[in-house]
Amino acid sequence: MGQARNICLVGHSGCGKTALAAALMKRAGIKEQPALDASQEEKERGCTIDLGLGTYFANDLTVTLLDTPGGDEFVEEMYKGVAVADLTLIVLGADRGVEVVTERAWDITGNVKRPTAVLINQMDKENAKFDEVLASLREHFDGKFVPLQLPIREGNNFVGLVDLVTSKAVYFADKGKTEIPEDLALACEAARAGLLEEVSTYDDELMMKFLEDEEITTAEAAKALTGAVASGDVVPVLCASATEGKGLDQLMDAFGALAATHGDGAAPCRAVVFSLSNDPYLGRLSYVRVLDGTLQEGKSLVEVGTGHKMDIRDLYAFEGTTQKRVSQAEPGHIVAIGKAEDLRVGMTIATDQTVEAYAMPEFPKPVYSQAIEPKSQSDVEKMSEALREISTTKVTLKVDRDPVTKEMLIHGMGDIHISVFLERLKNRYNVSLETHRPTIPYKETIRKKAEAKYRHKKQTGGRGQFGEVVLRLEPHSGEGGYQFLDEIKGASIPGQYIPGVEKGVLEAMEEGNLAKYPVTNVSVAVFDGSFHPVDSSELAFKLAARHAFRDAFDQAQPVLLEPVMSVAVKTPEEFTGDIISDVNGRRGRILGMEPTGKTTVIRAEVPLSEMQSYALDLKSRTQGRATFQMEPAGYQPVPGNLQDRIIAQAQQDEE
Ligand SMILES: Nc1nc2c(ncn2[C@@H]2O[C@H](COP(=O)(O)OP(=O)(O)O)[C@@H](O)[C@H]2O)c(=O)[nH]1
Ligand SMILES: [Mg+2]
Repeated sequence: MGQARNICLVGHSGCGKTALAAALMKRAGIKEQPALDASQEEKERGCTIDLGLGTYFANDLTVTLLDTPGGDEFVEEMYKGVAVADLTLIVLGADRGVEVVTERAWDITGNVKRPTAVLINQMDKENAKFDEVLASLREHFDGKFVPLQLPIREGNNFVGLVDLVTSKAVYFADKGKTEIPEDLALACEAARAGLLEEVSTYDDELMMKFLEDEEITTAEAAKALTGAVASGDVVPVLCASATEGKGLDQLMDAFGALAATHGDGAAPCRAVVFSLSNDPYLGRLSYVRVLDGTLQEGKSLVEVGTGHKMDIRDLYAFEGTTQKRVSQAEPGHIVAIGKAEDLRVGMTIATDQTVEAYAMPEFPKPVYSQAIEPKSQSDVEKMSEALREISTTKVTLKVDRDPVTKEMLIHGMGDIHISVFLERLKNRYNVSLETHRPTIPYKETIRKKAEAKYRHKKQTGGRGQFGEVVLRLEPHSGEGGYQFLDEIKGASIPGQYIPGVEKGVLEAMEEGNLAKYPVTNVSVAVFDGSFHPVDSSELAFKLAARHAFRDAFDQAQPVLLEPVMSVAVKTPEEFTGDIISDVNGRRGRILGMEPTGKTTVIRAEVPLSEMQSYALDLKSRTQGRATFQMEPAGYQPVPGNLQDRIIAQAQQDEE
């Protein structure tokens, strides 16, 4: 297998990541194969959706390319790939420069000092602008971007490049020619000096030479560069054309020179699971990067932390995009484990459960939800299994049932994200689901104390029914939102009937009087009543309590409560004012603002009903440049006018 290098390709949709991966594999002699993004949904939409893997072997290195989607709702794949990459390559279109997903990518690699390089791709395009793209990188991000190459263009053609480390030109059509074009000579000299100055900070010897103006050899510069990239401070910039196959040899060399793998081959085995997929032929595949030791087929490992045992059955490496069975894998290598249903993204597996778990980045959480319903009876049966399969493989896709509204909900990053996976459900599992906006799980409560008496009495032949209770309701803020007190003194209600009273109360609380939402935050005391020696029963007291509760509830100033979300919006500074006034318009309460560098985090509490389409609205408001997270922050009373509308709506739905 040789040494491994894992390169994660990230960047905005359309900059040519998938084309680049294919071109590199072709260059390395991999024969024609399915694309890295060959699932039905990816083919239909013409873009990447899942993390794609392709491996080639060249210059004694096994290089695994991790191709990520450039759509901002699919960012989890970027987190997965970057987590196990030795080098992350941010790809940009030479005619477009920094875009939304470039910013997102920078946040999870360069900004947190992971080894990162930039490729300015599509250099063949007529309006390719290497210098402008470089300038926009420097303007947007706090990284030390140093070009390793400058492109050579003749007219509108990308004909070669100058390698600033070797100070030699490379012409794609004429391998013999190496002289630097005259009009580039000055720029090259300046760029090389900038490069040496930047990298010499990472190598004391080189620093001395640089300061004393001594000649620095190619080998010395290359060595210092490797260290500078490893530190995450220096971000080398290269150029290429994926579709014209230009600059690829230099890029492949750079993968070897700029990145390094770590891991102790002699140590006991340790590996991290970074991605899962459901292969139509092989079933569940769990992608792992071996961290230490040798991962062997047929052995068992345990989950670090819990000790849960995992059997390593089928093991696959990749040749291009095709899986091939292997018996073992060494540190740094990426392989897939077949049919291991218990593995999850982020899990570290090892020989010994007490070793250190691999630090995975924190994934974003779903921010957009839809209620889903099966279209027909046959869909009901297949639905849960299929949903489980699909949601297990994706960190930012969750399925659950709302305990209040009983609706089945799917949570994701946006409407495109969710609809892609619903298409996949249809394509792979033949399950059709309809979606709609989720019902808000309102609740009901009371604002003041009230009492009510109710006598349940029936005399219709045979044995009668009799039970009488007097209840007191009070607002209650304790745990669980409910408390029941038996305050009967003497024997107005015998102890055996008290459970019946509480049952009646609980039944009444399931549907409040306002709009049939569950009642919460009440303390209920039964403090008086009466019974009949023959006709009383638990059932009679239950019915009496139910009525008494409802009567008291009506007098206790009932109100609707609505769920509130705690929201954190991260935005480029320029949108701050706009976002704040929008949050105010959503009945939100701004809690604070934290400016950090060029972005600001705005914290607020906003009612859930106002946040249902926020993922889509914020995107269009900021062209996708702001992101947000939210989580439940409890319940608060609904303003009066709105409460009337919700109650009227509930009555209308009832009819
Ligand atoms: N002219 C030109 N087109 C390219 C180049 N690389 C990719 N493309 C085209 O750009 C489009 C998007 O490429 P793709 O690889 O799907 O982009 P991705 O979204 O980053 O994976 C496709 O039509 C490619 O053929 C390039 O170097 N030059
Ligand atoms: Mg792609």
